[in-house]
Amino acid sequence: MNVIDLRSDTVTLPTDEMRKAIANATLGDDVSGEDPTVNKLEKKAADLTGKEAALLVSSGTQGNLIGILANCQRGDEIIVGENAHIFWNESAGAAALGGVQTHLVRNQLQGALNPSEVSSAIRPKGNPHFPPTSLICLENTQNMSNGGVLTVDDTKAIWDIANQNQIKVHLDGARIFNAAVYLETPVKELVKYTDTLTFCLSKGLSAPVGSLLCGDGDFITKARRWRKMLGGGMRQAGIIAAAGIVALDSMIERLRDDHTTALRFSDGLSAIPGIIHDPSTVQTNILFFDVDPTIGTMSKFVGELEKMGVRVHSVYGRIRLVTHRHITQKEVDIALETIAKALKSIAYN
Ligand code: TLP
Repeated sequence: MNVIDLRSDTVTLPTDEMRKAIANATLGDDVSGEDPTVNKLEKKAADLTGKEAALLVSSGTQGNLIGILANCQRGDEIIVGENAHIFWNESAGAAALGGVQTHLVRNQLQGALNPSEVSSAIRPKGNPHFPPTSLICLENTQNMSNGGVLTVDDTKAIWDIANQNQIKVHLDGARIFNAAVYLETPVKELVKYTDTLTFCLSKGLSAPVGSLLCGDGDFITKARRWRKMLGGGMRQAGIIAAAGIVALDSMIERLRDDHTTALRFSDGLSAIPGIIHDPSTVQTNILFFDVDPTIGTMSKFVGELEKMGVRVHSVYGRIRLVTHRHITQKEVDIALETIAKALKSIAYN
């Protein structure tokens, strides 16, 4: 049985060009700054994002954690959206390793934060009862808010408040290239109003491993020490960076295809009785839906789909589909038929 895997864009396999680049990469010891392929990737990442410097890290989670550790002191507080990956899915690293407390604010439907709510969440200075607010974390695209996109204005509104209060802004830009392609705006523009950011090579861009943390030179110097402390100094990491360079050179524009297949899914899902889905929320490669609870439970439905060869994620009470390079229109159509069949199957059992 051919499995259609819609759990995440992290399941994408490296392209042939990436495998060749890995085989032929020029290598050195990156902990000593001597891996030319890593240095090339870091320079490229800094240029693309308009930041002074960049650091290759093992994962998006490590990039966000180092971002928080290098921007904050123990006992500080960070402001984070209630749907943020940093809050839900990063094992409370900020609290466990940084002694940093998280202050949640609401995410709007597509992920943006409300500037006045952020403003109210900032702790007044000088009161010994309060932890200092040192960082605001944004996420673009916002995974759990329908893969929604933050515009330059959404980010600037938060940046202005942060600046007025001498607070830094860190962006979890795991899928920032999806946002850039959706908005037809260069990444540099989209991240202009952030101090530091992480982006991932290993999602829709299809590289096997790796993320980049970007910021000013002093920040990256601090981040490099944190990376070492966390065991993230990776020696001949050029084999990872080589695939990352191919990802940045040739895989960004094709993310459009993933957005097109997501829209095809969205249209198809909207026409299946018993599926609850709002097509107006679909902007990028992530979409959510529910199963009408009078038909059957979500877990039964997801289990049935899995048996029929379609894998999806159930995330906090909703079902998530993520489109990626291995999902063509044909897979979308087969998956839609399977979804309709699985619904019928659970309804009669
Ligand atoms: N997200 C994964 C899972 O952890 C849920 C996924 O399948 O979407 N930021 C965002 C917005 C992410 O979606 C992810 C991965 C990360 C950070 C962490 O990246 P990795 O997996 O490289 O640590």
